[in-house]
Amino acid sequence: MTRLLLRGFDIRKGHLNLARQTALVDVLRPILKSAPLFRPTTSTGKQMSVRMTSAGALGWVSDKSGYRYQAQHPKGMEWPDIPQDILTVWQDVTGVEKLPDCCLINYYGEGTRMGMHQDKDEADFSWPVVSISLGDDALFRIGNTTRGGKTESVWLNSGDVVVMGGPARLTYHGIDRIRFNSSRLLPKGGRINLTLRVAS
Ligand code: MD3
Ligand code: FE
Repeated sequence: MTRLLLRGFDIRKGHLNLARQTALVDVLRPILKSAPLFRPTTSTGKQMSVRMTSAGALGWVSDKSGYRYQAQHPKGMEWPDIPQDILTVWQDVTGVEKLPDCCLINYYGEGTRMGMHQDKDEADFSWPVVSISLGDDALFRIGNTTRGGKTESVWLNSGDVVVMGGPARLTYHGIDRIRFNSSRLLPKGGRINLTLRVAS
């Protein structure tokens, strides 16, 4: 288990062993059944290539009226609760008492990516954000707190956990590409990224 500090991002390589990764995939199955993945549309009308859903009191949605956190899935139901196994990862790596109220679930299929962006829809940037990678490898790009400038990239593998806190919380970041079928964790291939956030 190695730890990489890159521009304030605390990257814990191999934080979750295979058994814990498999356990997380198992707790995600019923969540994906009751809150199916959807493809968000940005306010400019473009569909994102990544499919998403959420667990927790609040979930992230994006449609013609813009992006926001809200208490319901686009189909109208409440989001499922965040499973304890996922909250345990947050508690282990952040050490804070406060619990996240949103677990955003991103699914990357073959050829999908996520452009450089900041996460600033949350009410209070003083809370950290935690990312958990499951499945295929992904090329994660880290920029600066303003758009542009030099960037650094790192491959995220299944079981890696990243903690973003302090000034790094508002750093631009994105996923350039995944190595489809590089992992056997997910039966149909692809990558799941969980991000735990305090949204409200
Ligand atoms: C830095 N997800 O969901 S996780 C996202 O792998 C997102 O799916 C990527 O960017 C993914 O918004 C990258 C790493 C990450 C997540 C949230 C952050 C980095 C962050 C919030 C603030 C700063
Ligand atoms: Fe992000």
